[in-house]
Amino acid sequence: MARLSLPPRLVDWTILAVVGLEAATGAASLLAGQPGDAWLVVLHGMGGLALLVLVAWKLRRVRHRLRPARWTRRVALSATLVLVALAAVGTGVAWVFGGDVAVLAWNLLNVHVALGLLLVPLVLVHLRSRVRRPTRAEFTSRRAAVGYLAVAAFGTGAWYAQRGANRLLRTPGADRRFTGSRAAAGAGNDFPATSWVADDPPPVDPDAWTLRVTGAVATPLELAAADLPTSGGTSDGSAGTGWPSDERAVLDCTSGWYADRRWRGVRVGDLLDRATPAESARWVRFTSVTGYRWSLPLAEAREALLATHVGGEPIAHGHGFPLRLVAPGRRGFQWVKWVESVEVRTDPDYGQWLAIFTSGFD
Ligand SMILES: Nc1nc2c(c(=O)[nH]1)N[C@H]1C(S)=C(S)[C@@H](COP(=O)(O)O)O[C@H]1N2
Ligand SMILES: [Mo]
Repeated sequence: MARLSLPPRLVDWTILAVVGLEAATGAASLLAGQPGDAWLVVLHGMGGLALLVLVAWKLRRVRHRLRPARWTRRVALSATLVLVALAAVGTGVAWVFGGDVAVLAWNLLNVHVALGLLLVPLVLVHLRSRVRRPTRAEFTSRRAAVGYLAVAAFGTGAWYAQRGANRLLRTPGADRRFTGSRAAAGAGNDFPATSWVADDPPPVDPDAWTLRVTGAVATPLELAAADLPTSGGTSDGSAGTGWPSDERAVLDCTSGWYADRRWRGVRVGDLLDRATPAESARWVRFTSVTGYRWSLPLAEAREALLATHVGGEPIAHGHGFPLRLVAPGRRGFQWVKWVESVEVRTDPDYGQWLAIFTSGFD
C-alpha cells in the first residue's frame, strides 16, 4: 500500500477533503430518515475507512517528527489530531460491529459524533501551520491516479468486508437500520425515553392541559384531553373521518436506537380539516409544553399523527403524554413530545434549530 501513495501534498489535501466529506455526511445522516438516504451513511462509512489509508501514508512521511525529543506545541497538536482521527474512525467501526461501551452517559455513537466534531477545528488549526498547494503536475500524475484508485478501493472494499463479517458473525451490529441505529427491545412504552438536550418537564396534568390549533386557519381550535379520540375508528382511515387513526412507524433516535411500534392518535390532517387552513398555509409547527418545537411541510404534516397510544398502551409521561408527534420517515428528534400547540404557518421556522437545543433550560 505504501508504494501506491499519493504525492505528499495530495495526501494532505485529500485528508482535508475527506474530513470535510465525513463532517458533511455525518451531519446529514442525523437527518436521514428515509431508505433513500441510506447512501449518505454508506458513503460516510467508506470515507472513514479510506481515511485510514491516507493517515497511514501521512504518518509514514512525518513519523520522524514525532520523536519525543523534537516535540513542539505544533507537533503535539498534530499528534492529537492523529489520535482523534483514529479514535473517530475506531469508534465508528466499533459501533458498526455492535460495540456497546458507555463513556459516562454517552454510548459509542455519541462519542463518535463528539470526536468527529472535535476533528473539524483541529484540522483547521493544523492547516494554518503548513499549507502548500499541490501543483497541477502532481494532480495529473500517474501516481495521483493510482493513489486515488487505491484509496477508493480500500474504502469500498473494507466497507463491504465489514458488512460481510457482520452478517457472517451475526454481531449485534448486524441488524442495524440503514441509519446505523439498533433495535430497542421491548413492546409498548418499553423503549428508551430520551431528550435531545435538557427537556425534563414534570408530568403534564391532563385536566389543566389543552391542545391549541392556531395560526393560518379559519377556525382556531382548543381541545381538552377528554376531546381526544382514544378508541373506535379504523386503522387506515377508510371509514370516513379516520378519527382516531393507527399507524406503524419507526422512532429512530440519532443516538443509535430505534423502536418499531404501532401508534394511535389523531391524524393531523383530520385536526386541520376542522380548523380549515388558509390558502397560504405551507408549514405546521408542533410545540411542546417545554418550548421544544419542530415543523413539517403542510402535506407531510397532514399525514403525521398526534399520538395518545403506543402499542395499545396510553403513552407514558417519558414518551410525551398526553400527546406526541409521530412523523414517519423523520428522525426521533423531530417527534415532539408533550405537544400543546399546533400552529399553521405560511413560512418556515428557522428558530426551531435553536429551540431544540435551548428548551428545558430556564
Ligand atoms: N419536547 C421534546 N420532545 C422531544 C425531545 C425533547 O427533548 N423534547 N427529544 C426528541 C428526541 S431526540 C427523540 S429521539 C425522541 C425520543 O422519544 P422517546 O423519549 O419517546 O423515546 O423524542 C423527541 N421529542
Ligand atoms: Mo434522539
